[in-house]
Amino acid sequence: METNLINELASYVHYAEKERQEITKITADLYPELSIDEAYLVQAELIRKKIKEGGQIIGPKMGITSEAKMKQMNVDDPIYGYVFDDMVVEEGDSISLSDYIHPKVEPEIGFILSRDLEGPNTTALDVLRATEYVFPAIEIIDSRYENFNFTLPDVIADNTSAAGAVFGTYFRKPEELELDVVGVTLSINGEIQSLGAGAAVLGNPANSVSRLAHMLSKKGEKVQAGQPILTGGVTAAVRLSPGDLVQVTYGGLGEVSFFVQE
Ligand code: OOG
Ligand code: MG
Repeated sequence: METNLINELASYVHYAEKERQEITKITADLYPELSIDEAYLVQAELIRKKIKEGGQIIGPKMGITSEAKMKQMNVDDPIYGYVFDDMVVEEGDSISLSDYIHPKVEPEIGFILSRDLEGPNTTALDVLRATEYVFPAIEIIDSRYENFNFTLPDVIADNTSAAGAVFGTYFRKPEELELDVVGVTLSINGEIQSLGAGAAVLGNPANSVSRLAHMLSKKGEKVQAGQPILTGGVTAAVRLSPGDLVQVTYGGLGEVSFFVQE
């Protein structure tokens, strides 16, 4: 794939994100043959552009980590992208819908490592041993593509729809919980919209972090200590509307909430 094309596709998605302007997916007609490896090249170029404009990476995020989502997209592997500093929303704060295109929220379980993890043989046990804390989080996803309609390469190129993250402030050592049975409810204005358990994330969210280590190791990169890691949606994502109070509760892992303004 030529550098020019990588650059052009990264600019296409970057523009959509900056202007909050939805775009037709890349594989519709711009470049139908976009492969997964090429899509990560486009993502890397997009990340470079964001950093060049002053953006800072806060941490990695995993996506498509549930059996249901993987089946729906007909893939066996999850995907990853990056949360940036300007995407972080303080717990209890408000977001403005006009800052997004068509945002959705999903509850996630976060990890912070005390040491770097690397290599294709990293296990969930390695992850748990290297984990400083787990914490509750809400991810705001906002695909830049029309109607959230995309193929796997499209969404990889679009930094896996990353648009916002609310990191909870309730920290637990992983041995204090059974992460697979942590029950999660997502409520909007007091009504439960979706629910699930930690096991929805690749059997256990720790598996999501080891899969991230495997994927990054192919590029000679590691999962870094100290960065918050989002392990993937525990329940289906829910569309936001003005006036929403979004509250997520996590069994034994606190709760996180924020407001949505017009
Ligand atoms: C892709 C991002 C998926 C997750 O947790 O599964 C994701 C999307 O559904 O727009 O972040
Ligand atoms: Mg997510």
